[in-house]
Amino acid sequence: LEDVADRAAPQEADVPPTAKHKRVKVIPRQQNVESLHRNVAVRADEKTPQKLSLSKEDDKSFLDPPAANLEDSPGELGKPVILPKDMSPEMKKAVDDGWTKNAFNQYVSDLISVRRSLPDPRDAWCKDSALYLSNLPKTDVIICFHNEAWSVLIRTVHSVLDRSPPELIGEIILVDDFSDMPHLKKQLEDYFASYPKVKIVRGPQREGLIRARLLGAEYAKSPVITYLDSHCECAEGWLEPLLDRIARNSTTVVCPVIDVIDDTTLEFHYRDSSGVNVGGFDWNLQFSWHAVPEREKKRHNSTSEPVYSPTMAGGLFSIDRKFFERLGTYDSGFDIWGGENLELSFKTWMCGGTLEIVPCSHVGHIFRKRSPYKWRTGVNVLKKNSVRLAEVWMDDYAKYYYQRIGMDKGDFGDVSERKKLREDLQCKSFKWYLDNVYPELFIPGDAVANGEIRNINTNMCIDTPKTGEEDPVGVYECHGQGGHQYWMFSKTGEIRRDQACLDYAGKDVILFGCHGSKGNQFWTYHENTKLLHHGSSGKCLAINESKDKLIMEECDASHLRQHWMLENYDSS
Ligand code: UD2
Ligand code: MN
Repeated sequence: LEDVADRAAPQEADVPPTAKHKRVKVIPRQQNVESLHRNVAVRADEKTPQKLSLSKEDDKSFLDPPAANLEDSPGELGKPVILPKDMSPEMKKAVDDGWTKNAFNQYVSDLISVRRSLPDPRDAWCKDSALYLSNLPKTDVIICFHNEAWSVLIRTVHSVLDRSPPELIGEIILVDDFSDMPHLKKQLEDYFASYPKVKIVRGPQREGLIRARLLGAEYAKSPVITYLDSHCECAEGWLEPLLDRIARNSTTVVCPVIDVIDDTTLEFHYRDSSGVNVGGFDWNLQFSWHAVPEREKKRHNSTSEPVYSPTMAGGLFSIDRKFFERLGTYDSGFDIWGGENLELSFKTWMCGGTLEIVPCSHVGHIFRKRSPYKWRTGVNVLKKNSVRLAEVWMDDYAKYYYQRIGMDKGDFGDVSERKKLREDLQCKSFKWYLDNVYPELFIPGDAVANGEIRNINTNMCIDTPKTGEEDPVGVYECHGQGGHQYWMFSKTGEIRRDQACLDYAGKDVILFGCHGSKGNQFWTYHENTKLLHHGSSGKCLAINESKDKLIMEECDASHLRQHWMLENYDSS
């Protein structure tokens, strides 16, 4: 058993949304609807040993930086590289292999210079050097990797070296989290032998990204630590705006804007400051992106100014080393992947710091649709990490996460030291954090009901694995495990899960991003008749004859198929 299903969703949510909405009548409050509906993908089968394709991984000459950045070389200026449709079988195989191993188009990456040029994504506002303190602190840059593609990893490092003022970079610490791909062995040392700032640290066993980051931090000596994923490209001027914030206040933790490097074409898509998003999360403890809230916009004169963010995506940030240590770095009980971004976000805010996204700082990242590497077997890693997070930092609110996992916390190990850390630091409550930092988050406890919605006569429950826009909602035998059958009935008449609301516009009952304007998302429950009445259509929710679908029909309390029971319903 591998915890594959848990893996895909948070990663999907990591892809910043674009603001496009199909139906005009809807005014979305938050822009992350698209990111929610993307689906679970399957992990690559890594049981077969890694074989190098006919790629250039062995041929180092290919990777030598070009003498000059020829604008017409593939991928220069961040342009997309599009492969021909009529590939030879050999080439097609090489392309497919690259995808299998990396979950992005390695073949295309290999065609692009490891020192390619990028467009300058900054607003004019950012380029005034008087904005930044002149005496900025140095940073070490820690890049952890597990079986990363050669060209992508090397390009990450070059982008740091080429686009940072040298005096601001202490060391670049590459932490190998027990990779077994042959190109990541001696070849890596050889390649960087002539780069004194690049240090390679090898983990003795597979640790996962969290403990790999901690291992890297042990080698850090500069006043600031900057973490990057191993498939990033730093853009012009990315570093100074980050360090400036920390120089002004060492408790400020900062993230660049994460631009999207297309997984297929390696195109560098940057978003200008008006499109900047901030981080949030849902009660499944998954990270999500949101438009900058109005209250935050009001604090600024320019969209280029750093904005408060309730959470960080996780991979790309700078933090004062001493402050990081004071916060207890990461919980080293977190395995492989996930949850550490929320841990650091919560405690930054709750223990006296602030978390910002800095629109002048841009770093590209290849967002993948699935995880290419092996996770632990037999353990639900993400759930374990999330339970540790909830136990230590979320006070009473942890229960909302537990409801989502059917109250089954599993074995999450010992968290007493982390609790002690929180106490020693005298951190604020999670309620303080929600009220002051993330007031936009819907609190399940504010709902009139939460849990399953059961069709009384059939014992079928409203159930959908989908979380996003325009997905028809189905039914399934009630299982009492939360998950896809967990719903909240809000005081304002929404039936919702996270940002998605049950919505009826005349055809199917679907999930659509909650818009807060009632209409197609307005439901009332009548405890005595058990009817779920829909606002704009006047119809009632029912289950179809074959018991596999939700339908809407004229309300008639004598039809048992229209009778519903809402869990934890509180009519007061
Ligand atoms: C996002 C973050 C990632 C991390 C994760 C939650 C961004 C852009 N990315 O997922 O940094 O916070 O959420 O945990 O914010 N790695 C190891 N050992 C492992 C697994 C991964 O060293 O066992 C490395 C991997 O090579 C990469 C980094 O850790 O450099 C993050 O992994 P990812 O890219 O698979 O995570 P991502 O971007 O989906
Ligand atoms: Mn990543």
